[in-house]
Amino acid sequence: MLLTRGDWRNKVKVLATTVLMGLFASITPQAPAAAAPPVDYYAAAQGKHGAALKAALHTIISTRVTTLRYGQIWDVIKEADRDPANPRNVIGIYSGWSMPWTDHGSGPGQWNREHVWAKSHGNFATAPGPGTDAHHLRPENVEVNEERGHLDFDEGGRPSHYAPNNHLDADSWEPRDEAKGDVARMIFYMAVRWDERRRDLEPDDRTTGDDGPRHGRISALLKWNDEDPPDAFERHRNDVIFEHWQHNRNPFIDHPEWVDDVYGGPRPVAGR
Ligand SMILES: [Ca+2]
Ligand SMILES: [Ca+2]
Ligand SMILES: [Ca+2]
Repeated sequence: MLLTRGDWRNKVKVLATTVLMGLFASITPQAPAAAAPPVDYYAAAQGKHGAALKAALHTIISTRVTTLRYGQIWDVIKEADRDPANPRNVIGIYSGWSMPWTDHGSGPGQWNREHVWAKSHGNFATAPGPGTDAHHLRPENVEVNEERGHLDFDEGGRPSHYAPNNHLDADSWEPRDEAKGDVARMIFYMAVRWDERRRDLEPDDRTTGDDGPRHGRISALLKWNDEDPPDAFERHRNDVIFEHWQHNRNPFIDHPEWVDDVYGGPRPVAGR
């Protein structure tokens, strides 16, 4: 069959468009992580409340998870906590400082890996498991990290020697306002994710330190979740960990209203 001049023109146009599109695709930088969970990620949690919601979320976020080694956390942080204004830096969770990624270690002025759910509250150390769960591991300056130590979270106290707008007293640490909700959602995530028979992490309403696998103070954490909702940085972090590292999500960043649904019922009585 003979092609008319018009047919040829159309063919050339289509060819040129295809080549240009291919060229464009090859020079377009890799798309950033998606800003939402896959549509069916929370299907099993739909319509559930309270303990049933907690159980469904536990199963969802404990399925097909990649367990990380502690040594991998430096690279997770490099990507998950990157300063949007300076891609060579990471941002300290409590201090808010932008710190060069390469300057990590245990020396003065360096940054290291802060366990937001303090390791001693359950004694899980840094073996693969809760101690290497990227969802609660954040970069922080060594001095700030030491000052927070293994304190519970609560409101009040004197200003931190190091971290602006953070406070502490003998039994608790109050993060700066911008980090309060992040801290709350990390603690609630850890409690839902880690339900081991002999080490069931759960929040309580005390600030008594290393009293088993418990972390306080739930009344402050519930308030902070309301006061400081997830922002773009926190959501991006959740996406990075889900897509590139652990392949599970912090459901309370996607659905902060679930915090109250699971943990906002009658307050636990102080003491056990
Ligand atoms: Ca206190
Ligand atoms: Ca925040
Ligand atoms: Ca638990």
